[in-house]
Amino acid sequence: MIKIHIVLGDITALDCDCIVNAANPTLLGGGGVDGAIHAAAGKGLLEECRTLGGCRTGEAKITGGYALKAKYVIHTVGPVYGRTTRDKELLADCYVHSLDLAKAKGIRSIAFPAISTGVYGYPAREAAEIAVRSVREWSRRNKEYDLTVIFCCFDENTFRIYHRLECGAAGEDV
Ligand code: AR6
Repeated sequence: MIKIHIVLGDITALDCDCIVNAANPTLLGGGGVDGAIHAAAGKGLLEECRTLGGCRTGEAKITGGYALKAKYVIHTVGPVYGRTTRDKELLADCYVHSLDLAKAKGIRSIAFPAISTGVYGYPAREAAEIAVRSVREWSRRNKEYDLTVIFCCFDENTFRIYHRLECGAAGEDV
């Protein structure tokens, strides 16, 4: 069973097993949440990322968390909004592949930023709908697996959007 939480704040400060990075295909760092995660994790993260050979849009790769509280970082690459007609599918893939990887590693708590909604330009509400739907569908296919999913919103607008999707601030079992 999955429990969903919505929080407002900086994902690098969260105390959970794993945080997800909205990376780019090089996996070698960037701005936004990617820059914040690399800055907080320290140089070891970049060194490990250099060994991964990049990551395709919609896929996910895992590293250690280094100086972060989180033991792992899952790096996924969201779609640049409007670049292909497969935006929705690729964004959903980011959530599904991250969750598959988390399960394979025995991770019990995972925090997602609002992937693609910054530099990559995805409209916040559409992206949130895809995020919530993807997590719920994954949860139905993985009923036996207990996992806490945190949607970490960096701004109040995004936080309100997730709330309106009725995920429940106090946690929702799905
Ligand atoms: N904690 C949680 N969320 C954050 C944080 C943080 N510390 N910082 C920003 N956000 P973005 P993208 C939110 O641009 O759109 C990078 O350069 C932010 O407000 O980080 O997937 C990569 O290297 C927004 O809601 O990622 C890629 O080149 C969300 O995280 C590119 O940006 C995603 O914004 C990826 O673009």
